[in-house]
Amino acid sequence: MSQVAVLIGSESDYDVIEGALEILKKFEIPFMLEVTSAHRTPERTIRLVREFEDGGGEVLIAAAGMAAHLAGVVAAHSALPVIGIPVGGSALNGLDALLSTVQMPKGIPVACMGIGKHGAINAALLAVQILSLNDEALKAKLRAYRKEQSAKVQQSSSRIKDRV
Ligand code: RP5
Repeated sequence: MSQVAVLIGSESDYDVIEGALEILKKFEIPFMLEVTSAHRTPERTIRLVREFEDGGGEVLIAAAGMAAHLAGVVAAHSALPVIGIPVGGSALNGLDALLSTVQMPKGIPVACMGIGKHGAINAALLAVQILSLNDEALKAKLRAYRKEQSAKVQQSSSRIKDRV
């Protein structure tokens, strides 16, 4: 059973969400990954969301670029938390996808991350945080991850002095 669904609007979005998949693997979260488009495959998108919810899935992540409707459409068909990732690389450098994803009218929320790879990693971490609400072991892993991150900053601070 997948706890997280990662839906991307196009195969061309894959590079952006790779970091999110790495995080889900690191935290040993079972996930499913599908390419599905709010525009090009609307029925498939709805079917995937329903099947995921019926199968006991818990958090949906949706990444799309340009007039990015995927996260909103996913949210429209599920009461589960939906995390949106605006994909960059458009003529507007992802600002179009950011505004499309973040500006949900009241009633159907989408938790919108930042544009691109950083947003994707944060989407996966937010999904893990949501899942950790009922999972003490996962909470402990998240705390350890943060400690690792802090240690890396301290190491880099020592390293940078050698470059002066
Ligand atoms: C969006 O349009 C996709 O999420 C992608 O970011 C963008 C371009 O898609 P392709 O034309 O590369 O398939 O729907």
